[in-house]
Amino acid sequence: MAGEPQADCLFCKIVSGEVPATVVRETDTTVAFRDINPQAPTHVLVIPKAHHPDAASLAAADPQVTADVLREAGAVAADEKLDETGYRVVFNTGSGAGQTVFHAHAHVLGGRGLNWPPG
Ligand code: D5M
Repeated sequence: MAGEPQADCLFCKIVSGEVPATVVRETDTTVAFRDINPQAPTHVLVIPKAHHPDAASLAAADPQVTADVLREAGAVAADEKLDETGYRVVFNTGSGAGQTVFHAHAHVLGGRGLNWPPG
């Protein structure tokens, strides 16, 4: 069922605590933790606690939690003092766009210059 934990999902295991992560923020509906393979000085992932495979599925199923994820992305940026220099929030969607974990997540990237368009 939409939103239910999936036994084979890495990020559901981070939500449950079965897999450790460096958690920087947590709310009733979201967790933010440092990416294991950082692509910038700050690289934090913000995820809904509920399992949804990608951002569009999350938005269709639960607009409130989608807003929670985006608000927390902004809060991470503020915590990391990125709101003055700028930062990027990215939802890779589909394997062709680089999505490797099929539990919706926002990448929050900053702390260095970020080129446009992204690769
Ligand atoms: O992003 C998936 C991201 O998840 C990718 O940047 C690596 C990160 N990752 C994978 N395993 C872990 C653990 N265990 N902790 C923290 N971060 C992790 P995607 O957009 O799907 O490619």
